Amino acid sequence: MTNQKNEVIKIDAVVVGAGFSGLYMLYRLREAGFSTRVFEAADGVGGVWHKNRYPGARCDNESIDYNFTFSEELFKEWNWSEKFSKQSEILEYLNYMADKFDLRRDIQLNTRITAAYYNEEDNRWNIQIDEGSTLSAMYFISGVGCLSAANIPSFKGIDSFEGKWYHTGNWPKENICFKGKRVGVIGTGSTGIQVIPAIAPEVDHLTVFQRTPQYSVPSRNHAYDPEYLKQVKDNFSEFKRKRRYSFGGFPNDVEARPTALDDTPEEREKLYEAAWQKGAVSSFFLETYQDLTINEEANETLAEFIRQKIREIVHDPEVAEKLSPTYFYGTKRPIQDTNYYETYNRENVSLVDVKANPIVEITPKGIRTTDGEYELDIIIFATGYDAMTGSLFKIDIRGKDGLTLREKWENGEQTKTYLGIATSGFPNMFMITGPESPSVLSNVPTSIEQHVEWISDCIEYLQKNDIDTLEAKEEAEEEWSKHCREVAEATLFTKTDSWYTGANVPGKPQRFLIYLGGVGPYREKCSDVASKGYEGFSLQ
Ligand code: N01
Repeated sequence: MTNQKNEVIKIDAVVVGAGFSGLYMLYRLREAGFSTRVFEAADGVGGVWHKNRYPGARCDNESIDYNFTFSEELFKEWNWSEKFSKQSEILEYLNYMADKFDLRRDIQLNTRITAAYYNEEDNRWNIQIDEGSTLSAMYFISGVGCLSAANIPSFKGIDSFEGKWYHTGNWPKENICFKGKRVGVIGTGSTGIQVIPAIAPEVDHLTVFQRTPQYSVPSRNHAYDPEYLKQVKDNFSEFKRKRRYSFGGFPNDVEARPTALDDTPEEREKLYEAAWQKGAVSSFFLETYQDLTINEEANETLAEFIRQKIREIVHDPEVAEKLSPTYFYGTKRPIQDTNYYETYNRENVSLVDVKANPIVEITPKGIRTTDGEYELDIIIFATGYDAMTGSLFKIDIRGKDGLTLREKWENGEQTKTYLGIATSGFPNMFMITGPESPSVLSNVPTSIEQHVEWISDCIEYLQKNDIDTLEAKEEAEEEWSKHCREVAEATLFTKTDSWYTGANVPGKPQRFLIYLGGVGPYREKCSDVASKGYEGFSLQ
């Protein structure tokens, strides 16, 4: 990006992405007086909430928790309509925020950052954007999110399909008519489980291609009672404090009991039934037992409770059996739904087990598995994301000595970061909700706020103290990475193939890249590092 004299434009900070992370990062840096520019590949702000417009898309964290708390005014003036917001309402909220704080003037839409190279001579980042120009920035900040690089399996014949196909993470803006159509959905993760019941009443026939059955619990979504919202808003400070120092980033008061194994089967059943009736994944985690994700036997008590519910809901016992999962509950992202299992009682819905009969190819007429061809007009890929690192690798990021981030993380024996915020060899580069931070296993807006505030405080510190560069030390990142792995290995999470471990993308090295030590303790660790003059970083 050059000015009229054809000189490369120099600014303080470049931020990638205008989702929750990028918007707040821009706000904070601008408040602190730094020139900042956000680049966003899409044609609007909102990040994943801009692109995930598929039917049934909603948040599965409670609306009043899934937003920002940095501005009491913003928190109080926005009124969420339902307990679990639709995608369109979250997108409206983020657009409202962008307008309220006049953020748009520093956001360039329809522009992808293609490369970011660190220049050791002037300690600046040269940022290339897809229109061909270059920008020079002191700080390079990623707000790309953990789940934004679509995973579209490379099925043979995909280009020959005569119908239409869509990936849920890049859903078109125009309305898609499903009426009279034979539709196939591949994938039964959080997304598939939202799409399937949403379109089943409209389509002529729906065929679900399931590789792994999933545990899902009812969301029991409902309109918010204005009195409840008022109470939360009246207690804003306490709400914010609890959210920041809690384990998961939620302002919950209820304490789960220590272990499922100390209770009798009847006591457990009572607790699980109460959580099932209340609805939402959070009821099971926050209000039943603390050892569900660390003890196999405890886990099985809940897994079997949900399998029993599936058998009760689904009329055809063979279909119920196919829908019944066996992996440890919670080790794939826990799901909540509205009428998911019930949908399989409809005459126009059928289930194909593609673990038993894998997909062989996409044909001009539909999908061929090893047991036959399914003719379709529309295929929906609800096949998820190249999570945690995929979006970062879409940019050619090169640090000191021209080392690429991909080389460092994929060819080394382990992706390593310091606190999930920085990585050695890449000075003055920050990652919001990066690998090895609590990120996707926390209430993400809480974690985003914490990272954004830490990063902007850090940049202010560097400026005030005349420090040109901040870089994670190798030994500090080694230790942090080891700690992350040890915490994860003490749980059941690493025992299941999932996008958490990278197992969903063929050929991707399998690593568990989420810090499970809790949002509150993690915040304290980050604050402690900062208060000790950025311990573990080399400052020059
Ligand atoms: O993706 P997923 P998602 N052949 O990876 C299957 C967040 N989210 O988009 O389990 C056949 O979970 C795959 O099968 P398997 C949330 O964090 C949040 O659903 O790998 N099938 C699986 O069934 C979530 O976890 C909300 O065996 C193939 C599915 O596709 C994350 O996004 C809403 C296949 C992919 O499931 C990702 O969810 C929605 C193949 N080759 C999403 N490849 C909120 O409410 C993959 N699959 C906030």
